[in-house]
Amino acid sequence: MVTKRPTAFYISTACILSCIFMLSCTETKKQSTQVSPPNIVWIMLEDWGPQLSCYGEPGIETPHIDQVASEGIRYTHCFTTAPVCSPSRSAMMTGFHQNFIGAEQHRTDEKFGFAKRPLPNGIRPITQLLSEKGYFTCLMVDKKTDLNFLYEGDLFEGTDWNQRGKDQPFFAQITFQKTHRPWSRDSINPIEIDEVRLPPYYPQSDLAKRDWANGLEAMQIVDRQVKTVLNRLKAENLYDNTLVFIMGDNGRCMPRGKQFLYDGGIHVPLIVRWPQKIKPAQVKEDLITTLDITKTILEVSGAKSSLPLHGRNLFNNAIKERQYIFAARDKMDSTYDAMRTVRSKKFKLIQNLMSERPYCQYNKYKEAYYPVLAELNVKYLNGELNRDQSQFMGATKPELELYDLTADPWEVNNLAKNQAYDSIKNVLFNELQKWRSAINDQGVSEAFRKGGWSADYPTRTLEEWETHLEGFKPWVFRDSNTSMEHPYALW
Ligand SMILES: [Ca+2]
Repeated sequence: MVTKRPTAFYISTACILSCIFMLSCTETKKQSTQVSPPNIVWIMLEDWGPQLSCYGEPGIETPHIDQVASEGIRYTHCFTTAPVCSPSRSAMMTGFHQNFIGAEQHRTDEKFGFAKRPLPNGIRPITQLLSEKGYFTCLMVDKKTDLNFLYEGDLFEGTDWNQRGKDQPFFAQITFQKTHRPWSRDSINPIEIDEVRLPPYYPQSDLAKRDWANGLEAMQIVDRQVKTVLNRLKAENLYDNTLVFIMGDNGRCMPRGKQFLYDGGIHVPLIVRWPQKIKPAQVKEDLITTLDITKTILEVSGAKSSLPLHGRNLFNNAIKERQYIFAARDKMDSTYDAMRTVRSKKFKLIQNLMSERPYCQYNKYKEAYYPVLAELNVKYLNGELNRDQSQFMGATKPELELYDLTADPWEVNNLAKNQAYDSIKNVLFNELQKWRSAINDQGVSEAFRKGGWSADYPTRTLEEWETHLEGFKPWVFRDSNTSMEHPYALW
């Protein structure tokens, strides 16, 4: 429902917002005339890392998102706070790390005491704060919010920005789901397997390349969906006063991606366009967390949180001073595990709080949807993986993993036991513990350590994995024009 507000409210809000913009934006045009509150469009690419043509990913063509990047800022080092939907989205929707607000466990599990809880300390979803500042808030295209906390009242006021009041600014949250598994093939612009580049920690097989290419094709479909939103903004004469964010909620849905703290799981694209405020064609290498998006939105709107937010304003110079970003992974469905990470531009330290469990312990969703996980298991059990590929298939994890991201961007050479890196490791470890304390990290209880689905490993015999892998093949290699039922569909 659209809430009617008195005209005087909008006038005063507009005046306040105008002042805030003038003060807070470092790239304000010198000759800027009167500024009205910008509309804000938040476009979420589900389960997608920076595999876009504007980030240099081979094979894929995403001209519409690339165009937005050419008209604004493309961030090369943006990271989520969690490598999976609900904790990441809960953090972004409030501006606080998910552990700080008790939203770190992905999916409730009443049996183990993981029910959704109210937000602490008077913290509220930012949509409600924006609404109180005069914004019309709407959830468009897809109903997915996937928040891991309880809240009072409505999260959004409507389902389309055309429901807003006259001259009312709007905040629209849009999720495009096609990059979530299962992936649709792109019959308009199919991608050949010899066009793609796989990370070296996957088997360099036709199946892995085809699966990767299918994901890129799904992203191409999403790129055309993004175009429809952009075209609507242009057609309705809204494009120039709309602050557009395009980002991912977590990394790609592949082994070592989603659910893990490697860059494959937490590195996401971030593209920002706001022609009244930011110069076009910028590429920024600052360390960014998705919490910065939340902070920026609240500062731009003039809305206030009950506590100081964990992010920084993207348009404030203080963003350049950040040395580290942090992320956490906790329960995934009923797969119990816990990891923490601190990442600088050059190094990453991962602390595995449940090192006794394998990376690839049972997870129903991944075994149903990840063909490459089946192939990794078959090849591992047959002794056919090289070192970089097989270490992810081990029965346990090291307690600490340290990577030199410049020399080793794929994070396959763990330096945690290399004494030459002790001082770096110690600095990062101390930073990580300081952060864990600041976010009230609950760590792992003894009940949690024993909880969830069975941690028996491997999760299937070689013969069972071989059969499972065979079942994937018709789906992975299906023609781009063929519709087919997914062999292991859960939804
Ligand atoms: Ca997601």
